[in-house]
Amino acid sequence: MSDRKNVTAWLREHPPPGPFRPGFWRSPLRGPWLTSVFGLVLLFGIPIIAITGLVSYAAYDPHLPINDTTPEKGWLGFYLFDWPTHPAWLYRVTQGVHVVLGLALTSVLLAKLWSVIPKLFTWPPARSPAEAVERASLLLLVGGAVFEFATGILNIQLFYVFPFSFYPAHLYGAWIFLAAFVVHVAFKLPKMVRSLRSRSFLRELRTRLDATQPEPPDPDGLVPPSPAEPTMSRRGLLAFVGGASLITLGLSAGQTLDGPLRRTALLAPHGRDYGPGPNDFQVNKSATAMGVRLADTGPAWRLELAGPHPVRLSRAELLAMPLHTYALPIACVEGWSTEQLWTGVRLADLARLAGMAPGTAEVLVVSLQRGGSFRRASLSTGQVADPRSLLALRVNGTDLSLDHGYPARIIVPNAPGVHNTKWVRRLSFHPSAK
Ligand SMILES: Nc1nc2c(c(=O)[nH]1)N[C@H]1C(S)=C(S)[C@@H](COP(=O)(O)O)O[C@H]1N2
Ligand SMILES: [Mo]
Repeated sequence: MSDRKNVTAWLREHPPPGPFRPGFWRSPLRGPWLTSVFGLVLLFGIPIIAITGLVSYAAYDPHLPINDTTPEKGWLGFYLFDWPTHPAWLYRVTQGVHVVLGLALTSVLLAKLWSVIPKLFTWPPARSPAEAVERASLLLLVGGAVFEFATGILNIQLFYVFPFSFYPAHLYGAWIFLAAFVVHVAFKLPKMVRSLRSRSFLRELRTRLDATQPEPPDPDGLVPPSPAEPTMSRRGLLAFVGGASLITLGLSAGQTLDGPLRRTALLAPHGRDYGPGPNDFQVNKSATAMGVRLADTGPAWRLELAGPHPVRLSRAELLAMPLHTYALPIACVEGWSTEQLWTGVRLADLARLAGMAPGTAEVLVVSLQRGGSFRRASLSTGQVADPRSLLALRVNGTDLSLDHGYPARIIVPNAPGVHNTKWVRRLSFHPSAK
């Protein structure tokens, strides 16, 4: 026997106390079949969350000046493309799916982690260098999953508690998690298929508590060597996890729907019903919260157009220009969205007024809000040129309320909510850098 084997054997016989002891984990429900059921759900769900999430990053048009705060993203942005303005509802759907599915699968993720928890305490931690590499990759997988779900959930609850900026961190985390996920799936897929075939799902759904038996012992040690008496059937556990998932889905999906179903979005901070008035829809950040001063939005307010022909316009002058009305959604990165009827001046008309041909002009939008990261955004040439892109002055037939961006705000079809800048002070038209 080599020294390494000696050491390994000695270590195995002398585990530290507590969770490292084989007899510590006793749930008779743990086993490869159960883990594989949760794994199968995540195998289909995670790629959808991942793709819609990466799409969301593309929708930020990070190649435009100032939109992106991700330093050194380098080749992580290899897939980026010019985000279109058609169809207007696309980002509403992709981001709604990203957030709502992420919430709904949180309970499945937790159940999956619970089902493999004994493996976290395998002793000795690694028996060979290859095993050490495998376990390190699991650390990235579990750490990445927990990080992505936790930062996502905290962000949509508006708990900005992390000491870093959300979306670069969520993006880096996503790539680390996805790399580990792909490796994990590649290694575990055959085992998952075998485990799923080892029991009949339908029979499991018919098996009551008193007939619940542990799965046969498995080489990975998921099945406890000394199982306790079951206190819950496997179908009970599946119903519990599936039920939690469906309840989360049911209580959050409403945030993406207009109409009475919005009231079902009890889990969404912006999901609640705001009342029947024309300005009674979600407010992401109120004027008070953003330190918008009433004096800045009063009669002295002027819109500054910067470009070859700088212009200053009062609100009355803007209202005297050709006005256009479109039903367009606001779709927030937090997953909520709502369609409203906006009236305002075309960005294309404002570009012309400032001396630039739409189709050649990008615009930097600056709010009169004094602090905070959402006070500026860049819009692409395609966004400026789209006839439905507005500097909105009115909503649903009445003036914008202060919280919705009075005196004027941006509304661009299919743009993430955060690019629909409120309380606009200046539009700087400039030629596209491309
Ligand atoms: N100046 C400014 N504009 C802003 C924001 C902001 O904080 N400041 N929030 C943005 C975000 S994140 C969203 S989702 C939309 C929400 O618009 P609403 O509050 O009118 O619903 O406004 C955007 N415009
Ligand atoms: Mo937002």
